[in-house]
Amino acid sequence: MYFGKVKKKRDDGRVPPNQNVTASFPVLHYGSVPNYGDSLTDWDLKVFGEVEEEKTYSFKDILRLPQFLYENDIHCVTGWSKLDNSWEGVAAISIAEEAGIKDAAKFVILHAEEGWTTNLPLKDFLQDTSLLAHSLGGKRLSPEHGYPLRAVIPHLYFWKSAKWLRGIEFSKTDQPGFWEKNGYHNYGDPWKEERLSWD
Ligand SMILES: Nc1nc2c(c(=O)[nH]1)N[C@H]1C(S)=C(S)[C@@H](COP(=O)(O)O)O[C@H]1N2
Ligand SMILES: [Mo]
Repeated sequence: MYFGKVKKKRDDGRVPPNQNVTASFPVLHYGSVPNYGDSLTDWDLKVFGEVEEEKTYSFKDILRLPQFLYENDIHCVTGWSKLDNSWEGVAAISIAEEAGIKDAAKFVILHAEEGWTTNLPLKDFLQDTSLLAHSLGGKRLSPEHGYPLRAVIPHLYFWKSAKWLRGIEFSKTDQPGFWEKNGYHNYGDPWKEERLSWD
């Protein structure tokens, strides 16, 4: 007899506890899907806060940064995991290096369209698995999955992976984002099942 949550052992070491592998790619977000169109004249990415030099990138600027292919698994807090994703994009650390992070920066706030935000510690943003993706499986992201650019932070639950990314703020202080203020865990480690704030 178990009281509370059953913590399954990792069976194959690859899928976090109480996650089910799906072949589909569910769409989950709050609010509406922005329509930037092909020209992307209404889209840019601002890098600001505790940096030596604030920057504004156009989509073309993003494509001029070193491009990488990242293979990873993603884990949504609602219980699905999608394995073997191949994203193309730029390393989160490239953005940090270009802007020059000040010592005071300890957190990163990802700002999406319509004021949606999510927060994570700087060291998690700088991890070499963290990226900003424009393509998945060899194709540009679809509008509902974050076109033209989304964060992908695969070691945390997928809500930290902001779609329609518009700003990256390096901050002295932590600033809980949309879901973090609405009951989700502040950090969100899928291996520890940090789903809700009381987990
Ligand atoms: N801008 C924005 N990004 C977001 C969200 C959102 O509401 N707005 N939802 C998050 C949540 S809760 C999840 S599970 C994933 C879902 O990504 P997908 O729709 O590509 O599967 O996006 C994350 N990124
Ligand atoms: Mo989610």
